[in-house]
Amino acid sequence: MGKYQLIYFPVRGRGENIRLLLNDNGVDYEEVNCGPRETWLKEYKPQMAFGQAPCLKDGELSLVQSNAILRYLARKHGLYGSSDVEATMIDILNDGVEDLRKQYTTMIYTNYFFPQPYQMSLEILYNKFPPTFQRSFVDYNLMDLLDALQTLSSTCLENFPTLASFLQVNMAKPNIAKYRETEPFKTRPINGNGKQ
Ligand code: 0HH
Repeated sequence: MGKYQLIYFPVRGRGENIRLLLNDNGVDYEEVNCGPRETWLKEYKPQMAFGQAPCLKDGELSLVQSNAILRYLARKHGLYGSSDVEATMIDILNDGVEDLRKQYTTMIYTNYFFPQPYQMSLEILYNKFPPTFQRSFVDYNLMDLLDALQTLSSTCLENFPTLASFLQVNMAKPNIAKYRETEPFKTRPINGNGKQ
């Protein structure tokens, strides 16, 4: 099997959850920077099914939509539970994370407000469906988002102890901790507009 290629901008944005999954599972990939703006508009944007990145190339396959990419990798690398019901629970949680991520990106790019109520519902979900959290692709999506929220407000997880400990445990995993020490990770901004 050839190496995956991850085509994205040099930001965490909607690519970092995919990078975390690949790094934690020791999956080799090549990072392709689709910026700056002129290069993006001329070379890359026209190739993308929805005119947006990230895109994961797996041989002849060109996959877009970050959550679909996460799910594809989850199916291939055993991170999607072990039954239809578990997979559905995982989907529910991932959709909850997506709802919160949309609030976060709206706030960062257009309108500042803090998305506290959604964190509450994630904690409820987390407590209700703990088995799905044993290990799935949602870990990387949630971890990345909680990290961004904590960067925004260092105390924001104080009232959500299970989410805080989830983040702590996952960030301490050896491959994740090692990846977070690399220069590309440390120098990559969270968002494309300098806000974080
Ligand atoms: N639903 C899609 C997904 O989940 C949304 C992807 C998306 O919003 O995959 N892609 C944006 C980049 S993420 C995109 O392709 C935001 C980070 C911005 C980083 C810098 C952008 C520089 C632009 C030249 N945006 C480009 C576009 O829509 O043309």
